[in-house]
This record gives sequence, C-alpha cells and structure tokens, in this order.
Amino acid sequence: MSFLRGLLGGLLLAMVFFVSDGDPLVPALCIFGDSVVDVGNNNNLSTLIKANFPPYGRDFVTHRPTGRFCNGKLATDFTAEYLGFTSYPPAYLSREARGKRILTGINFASASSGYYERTANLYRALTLPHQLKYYRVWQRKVVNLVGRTKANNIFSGSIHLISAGSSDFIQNYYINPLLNRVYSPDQFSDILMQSYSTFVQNLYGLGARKIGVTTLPPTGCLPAAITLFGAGTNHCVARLNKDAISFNNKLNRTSQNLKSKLPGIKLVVFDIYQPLFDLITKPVENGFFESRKACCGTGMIETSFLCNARSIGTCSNATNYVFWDGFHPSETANEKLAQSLLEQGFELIS
Ligand SMILES: *[C@@H]1O[C@H](CO)[C@@H](O)[C@H](O)[C@H]1NC(C)=O
Ligand SMILES: *[C@@H]1O[C@H](CO)[C@@H](O)[C@H](O)[C@H]1NC(C)=O
Ligand SMILES: CC(=O)N[C@H]1CO[C@H](CO)[C@@H](O)[C@@H]1O
Repeated sequence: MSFLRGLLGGLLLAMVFFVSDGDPLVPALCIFGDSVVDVGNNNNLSTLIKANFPPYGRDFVTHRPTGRFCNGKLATDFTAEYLGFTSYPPAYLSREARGKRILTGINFASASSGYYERTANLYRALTLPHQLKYYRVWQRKVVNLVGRTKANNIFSGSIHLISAGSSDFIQNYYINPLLNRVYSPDQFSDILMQSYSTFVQNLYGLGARKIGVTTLPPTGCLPAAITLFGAGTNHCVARLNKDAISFNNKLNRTSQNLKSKLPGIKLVVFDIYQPLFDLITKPVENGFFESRKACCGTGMIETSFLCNARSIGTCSNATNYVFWDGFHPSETANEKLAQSLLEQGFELIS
C-alpha cells in the first residue's frame, strides 16, 4: 500500500514537472481558512494576529515578511507550484489582488479564523461566511473579465481548499470556559461540522465542484500546545491529539455525506495529521533534528507578535526544525506536507 502510494506520488510528481512549464493543471486555486494558509489578509485587518514583520518571511522567495506565518513558503505555496502556477494566489485584501491576476485564484484565509464564527470574531479575523462573501465578489469580477460561460468553467474547474479548525480548538475551546465547561470536545466538533457542511454546500451552490479540506494536525504536538497544556512534560498532549483524531473522523464522515448529497462534487479530505505526526515523532528519519522546540524565540510558545525581531533565542537556520513558531510548521516541513497533499489529491486534478 505504501509502495503504491509512493509510486503514485512519483508518477504525479513526474506529471506535474512535465506540465509545470505550460498551463496549470486547473484554472485557478482558491483558499479559505486560518493562519496555516493565510498569505497576508490579516495585514489589512485591525487584529493583533499578524506575521508581517521579521523574522517571518526571512527564507521566503523575497526574503521579506508577507503575512505568512512561516519562515518561507506555506504548504499551499508548494501546492500552487506543483499544479503549474507561476505565482501564488494573492491575499484578497492585498494590492496584488487586481486585474487579470485574480483569474488564477485568490486567497481568502485569515489567521485565527475557524469554523466557529466566534473564534474569528474574538481575534477580529475574517469569519468563513465573510470569506465566502469576498469569494462571491471575486466571482463577479471574474465574470466581468471573461464573461459568464468562461467564468463558470473557471469556478467548476478550480480547486477550492479549506484549512480550519486548529484555532477553534487551540485559540478558543481549550482556553475558553464558556465553551469547554458547556460542550465536550465531541459536542464542539459537532458544532464545527455543521459550519463546515454549510460552507461546502454554499461553495457548491456557487458552482465549485473540486473541494479539498485538510484535517486537523496533531494539535497536541504543536510546541505551544505542549507548553500550555502539557503539564510540564515535553511530550505531545495525548488528550488534544485524541480530540483531533475524533474531529478528523467526523470530518471524514461529514464529507462522505456531502458527497452522496451533492452530485458531481469532488471532495477530498487531506490528511495532514499523520504526515506531520511522522515528522514530529521520527524527525531524524525525515531529515530534521528538532521537533519539540520551534525556531522562533525560545521555541516553546512564541507566535505572531511574540515572534519578532527582538525575540531572544531564534535559531539561525530553520531548515532542520519541524516548527518555525509555536504553532506553525517550517518551510521544510511544509514542503513535505505538500508532497503528501499531492499524493492524496489525485481526484482533484484528474
Ligand atoms: C476517511 O475514511 C476512509 C474510509 O472510510 C479512509 O480510507 C480514509 O483514510 C479516511 N481519511 C482520513 C483523512 O481519515
Ligand atoms: C541551513 O542548513 C541547511 C542544511 O542543514 C543548508 O543547506 C542551508 O544552506 C543553510 N541555510 C543557511 C541560510 O545557512
Ligand atoms: C488596516 C488596513 O491596512 N486597511 C487597509 C486595507 O486596504 C484598503 C484598500 O485596499 C485600505 O483602504 C485600508 O486602509
């Protein structure tokens, strides 16, 4: 099985490199969700949750901060490259999201957003319904540029990626007694599933037919989660990982239901739990030497404004670190995750 997966991945990579000089495999790539995929929308919001200052972006193509919560590229940046795009979908709220550039897709994601609207509201991020509202505006602009028929082909042929849920748990549920005293993790997951299901049905209603959703990562292994919830140990927090696995199973079941309900939809659940868990628990085999501590600052907790040019202890080279900051993988880890996404996403490009 893993041999077959490897073979399929190899074939896909070969195919992708074959096409990457010509037209992309799909007309456009649209991205929704949280900080795992935000490329700068939060720069333009009155939120504290930003990453548009050094050392963020120091290993990016431009060696400058962009608003990405990473030292370099996100997994979705690699995905865009693998699909044959020569540029990354720009942040909806950025200056780059203008003119013909918008035809190959837009990124609507906003750090600290989630399936639960109040998570986004808490941090003044864009809720998913708000992201969808901007998506509708994007669709109107595309229609104006290329006409209705061509635009509809773009909408149905494009890949729509959703990455959310981590902030709902880490930045809200686990620290918010108004939630964790009222709902069990399971009940909270059920609420998130309703929102996910509504979001996918709305996208489908707007003509999207190729949709990918990422699972939760092993939230209990994020450096900041170990520090905050690990009771002084240096091990992944089993309780959080158990909640993530349970959420992921629900996500899988909900997606099966949506597929049976929505004719012609291609909906892929991308597992990022296992690939990231492998990097964390078997770092050396995967070319890393540090998976507990992140590169930025002490590596125990810093993210967003706490990870800045004056943070003490930031590593000089993040290449061999699984995590860049307390919550987010490094560029090297993102590249490995993107390869795994590619292997799982065959259905969306066929
Ligand atoms: C979803 O469920 C299917 C079969 O029920 C399984 O093969 C697949 O690995 C699951 N995916 C995830 C991401 O858990
Ligand atoms: C970081 O380390 C990697 C390998 O360990 C090396 O290939 C790379 O050149 C280094 N980068 C910098 C900026 O020193
Ligand atoms: C907070 C912020 O930077 N807001 C800006 C977002 O972008 C619009 C125009 O694209 C500006 O008018 C805002 O000032």
